[in-house]
Amino acid sequence: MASIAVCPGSFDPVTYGHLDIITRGAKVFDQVIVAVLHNRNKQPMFSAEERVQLLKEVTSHLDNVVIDSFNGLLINYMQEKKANTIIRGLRAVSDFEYEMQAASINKKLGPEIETFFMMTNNHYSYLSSSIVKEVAKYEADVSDIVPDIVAEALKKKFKES
Ligand code: COD
Repeated sequence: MASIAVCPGSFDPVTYGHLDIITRGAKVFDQVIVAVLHNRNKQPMFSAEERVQLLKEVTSHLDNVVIDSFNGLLINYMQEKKANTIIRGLRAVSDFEYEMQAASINKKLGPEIETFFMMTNNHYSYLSSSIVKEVAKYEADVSDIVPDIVAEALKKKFKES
């Protein structure tokens, strides 16, 4: 049976930190579905459609990765897709509390589903979408931390606002 994993997140916008986790996940599982979902603690800058489009462009070279979005509980999405593994990246200790809580509630709601954690690549351990937006807002160079197409989208977004 093919192994199908879901890599869920806000991806607002996708960074090289995300891309690293997606690329490494794609080497472990037969198929990785990157799912744009809503995080109740975050107010997104990019619409779900914009985030999906950016993700599609930056993962187009990865044959076993597909991009999707879902408005609802992650566990319901997993069951709909017949996926049994959630991929999450871990950066600093500060990620742990949230991840522990999310993995525990997901386990309670869907006992058959496992959460698979991957440690961040040291190059990207400091990187988050929030940091990228903060830096881009002041027109500093973000070319080392996001793909060019994302840097362009950020520039456009800040110009519009
Ligand atoms: N290095 C390694 N990993 C990274 C890096 C980096 N530099 N940056 C981000 N990541 C990882 C994150 O740890 C995460 O695993 C993934 O990339 C996505 O990150 P974000 O920040 O884009 O996504 P989150 O954390 O906002 O996603 C939260 C969800 C949207 C998945 C969550 O809120 C959710 O499941 N929502 C749906 C409703 C639900 O089911 N709720 C119950 C479970 S909480």
